Amino acid sequence: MMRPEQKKSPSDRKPIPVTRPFLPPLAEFIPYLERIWESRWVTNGGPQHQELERALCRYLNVPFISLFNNGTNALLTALQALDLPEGSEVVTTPFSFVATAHAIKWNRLTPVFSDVEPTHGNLDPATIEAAITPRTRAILPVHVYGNPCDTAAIADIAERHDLKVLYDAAHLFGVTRPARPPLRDGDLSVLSFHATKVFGTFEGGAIVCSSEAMKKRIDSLKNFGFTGETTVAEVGMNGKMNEVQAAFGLLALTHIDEALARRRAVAERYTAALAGIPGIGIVRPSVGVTPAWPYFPITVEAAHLGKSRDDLFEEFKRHDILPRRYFYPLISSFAPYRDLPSAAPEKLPVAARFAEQVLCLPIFPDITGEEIERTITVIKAT
Ligand code: T4K
Repeated sequence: MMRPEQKKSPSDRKPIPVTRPFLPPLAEFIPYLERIWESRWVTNGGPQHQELERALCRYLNVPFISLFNNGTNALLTALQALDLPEGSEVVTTPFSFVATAHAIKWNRLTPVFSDVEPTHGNLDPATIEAAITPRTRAILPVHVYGNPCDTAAIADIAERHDLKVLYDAAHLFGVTRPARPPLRDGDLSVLSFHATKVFGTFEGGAIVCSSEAMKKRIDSLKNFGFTGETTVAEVGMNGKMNEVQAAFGLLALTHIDEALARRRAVAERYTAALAGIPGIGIVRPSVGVTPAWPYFPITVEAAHLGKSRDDLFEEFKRHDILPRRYFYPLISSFAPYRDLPSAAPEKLPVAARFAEQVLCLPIFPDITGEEIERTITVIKAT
């Protein structure tokens, strides 16, 4: 039993981060490393890499996948692979991580921001349609927090206007729905395997595509554009995932169902405890979707809670709890984007409200019951 003088004071407590990478026991990783050491093959499409691509195709129920060293490089290459004429417009969301828009700029294309819908913060099909001009060639929506976009409506718009669709699916890992997997929608989808994601390889990412020819092209683009030992067909990057990352991915896959189950249990506890508190909204998954809960986003309405989101954020910090304001500020307000006509705040009212109200609470597979209850207590005590 703990003696009174051993009791932890609030200042001794370890801060609770918004997320923590899920690391299986180190001993389980050693055999994978031994195989790499024995083979002396450490990167460039080695055996672990090939095995992870096959394993992910099976797990995610997708036809082709190309691994990358991070999600941002995967996004850059995916846009390149769509062959959009330089300077053409890509309709996208201001409510995302900044990498989404950066990928457009890196490809010398013009992002055109359109507003999001109020339930999940995903691009609103009606605003996409209104943003289309004769220069529009593609749509780049994000499945924010792993809640699938209205992919049927977006496909319909794309077909009518002859546009390509690239989904930023950085948050989508582990999300399923009765209809076909959302990762099969659009021309291409991009995943992130960053350490903070549901499935992580420390850094990593992938492009999902539907044809062997497209996979071959993407694999060439992520390897400097090589198409043979002495031939370079186009300007590619170094986007290759190394063998240690891929091996970690294989190990993480053996634990993924348990990790997802724990996330769902944490989300259930938060939902039960926070539902009904005036001024606190929960960004819930759509009916029929099995969520992965990469984040646990709540919204704070100051008029009803008596405290703004930022007040609550500061209050959490005083209690050594570190939620994050994903996504604040809006991408459209950052220096490289704020002068675009589509970045005018009055054109993006729903996104602006989300960015001002959202707070992502700590959620990760090995969060303790005590950490969850401490988090809930801060909100209930306001
Ligand atoms: N598209 C979307 C929609 C995205 O959300 C992202 C990335 C991308 C594209 C690009 O994919 P990547 O190129 O990243 O694969 C993080 C991540 O860096 C980023 O991957 C993620 N989205 C974004 C939403 O969040 P930060 O700077 O807010 O995270 P960071 O590194 O401060 O980590 C958050 C907390 O996690 C830390 O306070 C503590 C904990 N943590 C973090 C790391 C890295 C750990 O406990 N251990 C760790 O190793 O950007």
